[in-house]
Amino acid sequence: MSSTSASWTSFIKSLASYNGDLSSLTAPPFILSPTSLVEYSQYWSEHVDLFLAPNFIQQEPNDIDSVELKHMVAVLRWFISTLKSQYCSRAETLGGEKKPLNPFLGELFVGKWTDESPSKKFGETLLVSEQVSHHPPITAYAIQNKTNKTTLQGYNGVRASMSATALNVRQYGHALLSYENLNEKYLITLPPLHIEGILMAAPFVELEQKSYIQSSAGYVAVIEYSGKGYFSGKSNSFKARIYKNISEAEDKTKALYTVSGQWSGVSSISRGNTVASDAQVFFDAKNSKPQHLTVKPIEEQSPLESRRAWQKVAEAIRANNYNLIHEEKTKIENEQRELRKKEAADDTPWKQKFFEEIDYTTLTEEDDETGYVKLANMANLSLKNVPSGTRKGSSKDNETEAGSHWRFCPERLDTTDIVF
Ligand code: 0T9
Repeated sequence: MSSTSASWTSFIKSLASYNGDLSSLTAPPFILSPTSLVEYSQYWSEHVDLFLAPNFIQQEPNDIDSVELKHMVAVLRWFISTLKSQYCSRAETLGGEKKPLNPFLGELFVGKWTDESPSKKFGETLLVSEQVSHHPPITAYAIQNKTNKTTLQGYNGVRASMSATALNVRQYGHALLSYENLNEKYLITLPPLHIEGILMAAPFVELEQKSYIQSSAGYVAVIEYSGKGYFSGKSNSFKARIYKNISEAEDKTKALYTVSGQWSGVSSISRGNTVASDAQVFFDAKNSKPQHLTVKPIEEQSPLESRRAWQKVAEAIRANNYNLIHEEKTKIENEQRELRKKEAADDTPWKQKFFEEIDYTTLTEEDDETGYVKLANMANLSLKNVPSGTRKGSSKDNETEAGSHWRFCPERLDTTDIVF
């Protein structure tokens, strides 16, 4: 225990002078996770039933709401259902937030969710996650269900800064959800977060500020996050309001629906601007078990696949063998360095397998089949490389002029040699 606390103390000291590149931090072994960050994309679809739910919603004769509004409510429920997996799963399975392995360029994580519906109406859902950049680290992913023509694609990177007690993290990137049969698309922004509990060597994530879900039908959900305050409040709290469009969102009394509660626990929904005490349960994270994807055995994986590439490092982490961790990591790093050198010498830069970089500030709404430009404009969000969810014209919007993002190339998945 004393050696643990000594290494933790020196780690905290290194955090204090921390320069922004999380991968450069040398953390004590007990805080290392044997899982690569490229795997985190799977958290988007551990409730496949909710992900596909909008496809099975029908307009009923006595409905007050439009079918598009019913879809928006269902998309919000799915989004809320992803948060516990995204932000609490390491704490649950590993006893606290851990530092993930820093993916190498081109690292892949693929898998699939089998259809567990009694009627077999879901079909198979595929995940492909790829490290599209190493400096800075960026992961792109697509989750595709062909049976129901439903695709989620997105990418993310983080930038972090250390305050007195917490690591503050801003997310860059976005997610785009498409229901082809419904002719609807949704833009999802990623909330800022911070890591608490660092001084106690028991780190955990808390979400903060806001994120948005913009529907192509106009409806927009604004989700506000809060945590356990010094005097009041519960951890992992949120309040989400759905409005007819982004200008109505200026006035909370115009909310069509309000959802409130804990994203890691129970939330409730009411019509209008406040949640009634007898409100209907919206989502109960504790009673809705995540469905994990299946990944083929390591022996059958390609050398670019995460669990195969990191196998020896992961074993060393599990064995708590610091020298071996270092040795095996160095092998991968040197190999990568050689590859980059060779690419530079041959003038053949690394080509991403399933994704391409695109400057959305140069595309018109019509030329952008992903829907990002149109949806970001509808939500009044910046198209530039600024923190996810940055409003147009806000101070953060002026941090850069660059507008390059990552988008999925579905035809490359159709013709891939990677086996799921
Ligand atoms: C995208 C998610 C992201 C990745 C992780 C900040 C963090 C890396 C990024 C944002 C996913 O969709 C959602 C969940 C958790 C985020 C991670 C939490 C975390 O602590 C790490 C960073 C890199 C660290 O590991 C810092 C060390 C730490 C354990 C404590 C000091």
